[in-house]
Amino acid sequence: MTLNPSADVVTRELRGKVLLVTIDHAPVNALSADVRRGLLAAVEAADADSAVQAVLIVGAGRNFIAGADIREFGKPPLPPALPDVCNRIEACTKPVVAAIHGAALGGGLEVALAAHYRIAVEGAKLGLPEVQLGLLPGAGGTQRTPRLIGAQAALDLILSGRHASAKEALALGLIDRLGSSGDILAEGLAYVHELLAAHAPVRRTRDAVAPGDRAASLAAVTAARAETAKKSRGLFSPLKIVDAVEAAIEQPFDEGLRLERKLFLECLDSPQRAGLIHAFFAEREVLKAPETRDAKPRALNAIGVVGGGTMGAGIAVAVLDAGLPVTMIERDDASLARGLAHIEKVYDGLIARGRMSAEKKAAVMTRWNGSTSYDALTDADLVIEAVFEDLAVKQAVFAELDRVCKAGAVLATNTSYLDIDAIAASISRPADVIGLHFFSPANIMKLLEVVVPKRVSADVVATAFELAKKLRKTPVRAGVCDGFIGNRVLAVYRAAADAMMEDGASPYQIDAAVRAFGFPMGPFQVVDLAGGDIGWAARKRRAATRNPAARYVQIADRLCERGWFGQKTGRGFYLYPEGSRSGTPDPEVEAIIDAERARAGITPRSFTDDEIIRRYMAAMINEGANVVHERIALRPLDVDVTLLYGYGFPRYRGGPMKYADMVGLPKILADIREFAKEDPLFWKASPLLVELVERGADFASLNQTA
Ligand code: 3H9
Repeated sequence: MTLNPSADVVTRELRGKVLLVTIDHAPVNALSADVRRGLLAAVEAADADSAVQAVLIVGAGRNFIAGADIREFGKPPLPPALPDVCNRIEACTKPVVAAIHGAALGGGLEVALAAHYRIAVEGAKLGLPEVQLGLLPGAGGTQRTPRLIGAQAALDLILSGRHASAKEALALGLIDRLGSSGDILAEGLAYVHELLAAHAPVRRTRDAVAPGDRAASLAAVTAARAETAKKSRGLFSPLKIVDAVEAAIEQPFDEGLRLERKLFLECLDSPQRAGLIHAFFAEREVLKAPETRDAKPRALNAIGVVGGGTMGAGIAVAVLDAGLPVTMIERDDASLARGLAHIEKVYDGLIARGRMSAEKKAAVMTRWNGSTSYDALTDADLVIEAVFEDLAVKQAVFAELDRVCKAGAVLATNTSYLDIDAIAASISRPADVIGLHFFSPANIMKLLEVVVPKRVSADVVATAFELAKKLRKTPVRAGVCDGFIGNRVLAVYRAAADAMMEDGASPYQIDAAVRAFGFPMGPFQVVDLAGGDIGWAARKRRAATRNPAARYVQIADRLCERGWFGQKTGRGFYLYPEGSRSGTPDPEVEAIIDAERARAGITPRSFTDDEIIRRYMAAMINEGANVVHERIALRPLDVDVTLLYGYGFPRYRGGPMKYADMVGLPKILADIREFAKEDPLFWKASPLLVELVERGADFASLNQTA
């Protein structure tokens, strides 16, 4: 008998003595206002109905409940509040059982913790990932979890945001029962009947006595506070989490809940929450390029990689790690052996750190094949070219691919700035040619720019997105231009940093300011890590086409002329004594910078850290706007994801375009116009930025239009 056929997202059905409450709110049963209302009504109904002896809560579809509805955050709150719903579930006078399959995350787990008994089946993921969204569990999670599993385990779960399996959840004491079959409804009903038969009482987590003694719990809090202060650089919510868990030990339940609510609301109001939730949705939106909606991917069973250098080998490892076979092509046996050695070095490193067994490596390597003949690629579904960055060299590779590859094979280039249209035009099948720009180290970095040339067919683009999914990369669709999205924007903010250095800021001050903003490294540390010679070669290549009127800072060239290429040569912008990886400032570099300033006729001035960031960010945002304006990026959020995943932009700031919206576009434009007084050529406001400011709009308004 269905009791409320009209309510759609939460249904109630009396199964004998059990009120079965099903949350059916696709895609992930998030706790929207309707769901919260439905849950509340269900508990009220259960208490009021003498025919009901117990309540079973389940989720329809693939999950129990994925958590609060993240889309509601930042909007006016809608009643009932989730903590009230959880408290009402817990107060129910009849036993309430949560039966968990799929995700029980955040508010979803909090609903389960408010129930009196919990069962989960294999494949369930239980966790409190709020910290990843700049939040803390705000519906009793910080109070109920420590009471159930102890402070130490609760802190670990909440501060990491990780997901626990059903088996681990059982071991922790987060659930009471592990179902033996995958049929969550049958398992849940059987468990409720068993509880009823045993006259199991209502058992409220708020009354649970935490395992372990109080002193040990407080020691765990103290240790977590010290560790968190050290590790969670710049993040707001982790220390609040520690405070809330401490209250769970030291204060009565209701007091603890009150503190949790207060801290949750502080987190909710923080710009970090806005940045992190933007990042959450943006990384899902980038998957929705037009071609992924309109076309079906081609087969991806066998992959070829041309080139066994650092990049080619990294790509090969990424493909092997995805469980796919790789055929690597090199020009001669020695180069092929080097390519193989590069790959083995990665796996041997894992073995040395105990993260892979020799048997596993051997199994992976059976999928690797090498050849010096392109003919080995006749069966490949997709080939990625990763040879030297030179158009003629790449075109020669593509001529070979055109000759040997089967019809329908996708032919991809890993170029980071060359004209892919020109590569495509040089062969007989331009519709099969696409750019796949991996970032180094390619087996680790998450970003994959999918560069879409003019003549490529939609299913090839869809195939590139499918490959990204298999490789667990985050794909961003980019158009063809020098540097695509990421490196094009990078070139501009690097130039802004160079100009500040020549005008008077030291590279060490700039790096420190950029780190304090939240990047893991400053721009000059990045140069030293990547190798100064790489940028130097690119600058030399571009010298002929550079606008002679544009400012060109030569300091990096002076260092390269001395062979100071960064970490690998022991010095660059920093000194790296005896192979050290963290550099120390170098007075000789400062002297070179002084000499360059004098040569350029510049009287150095001082910069505040705030001005450094304003200039650095204005340059990044302005070029990001240009990239969107020229349709190189589909939307501002594509620029955000590129910088987040490829360039170390702090996730809690959401990406440069989100950051610009939060600062306010009029302020960014005013900065650019101010800076333009010194260098109008460099600081040319993007037409898109100007237009948005005139319309009173922001970048977010363009994020819906892919
Ligand atoms: C919280 O609970 C706070 C409380 O403590 C306190 C409150 C007072 N809301 O990832 P997918 C959408 S904070 C709204 O591709 P999968 C997602 O955007 C929350 N929407 O699927 C996507 O939409 P679209 C704590 C959500 O199978 C679609 O669902 N919980 C939410 O790969 C499919 O998502 C979390 O942080 C949401 N909560 O992975 C869990 N979640 O189709 C966040 C997802 O339009 N969610 N969507 O692009 C996840 O980790 C994954 O989505 C999950 C499924 C593992 C559940």
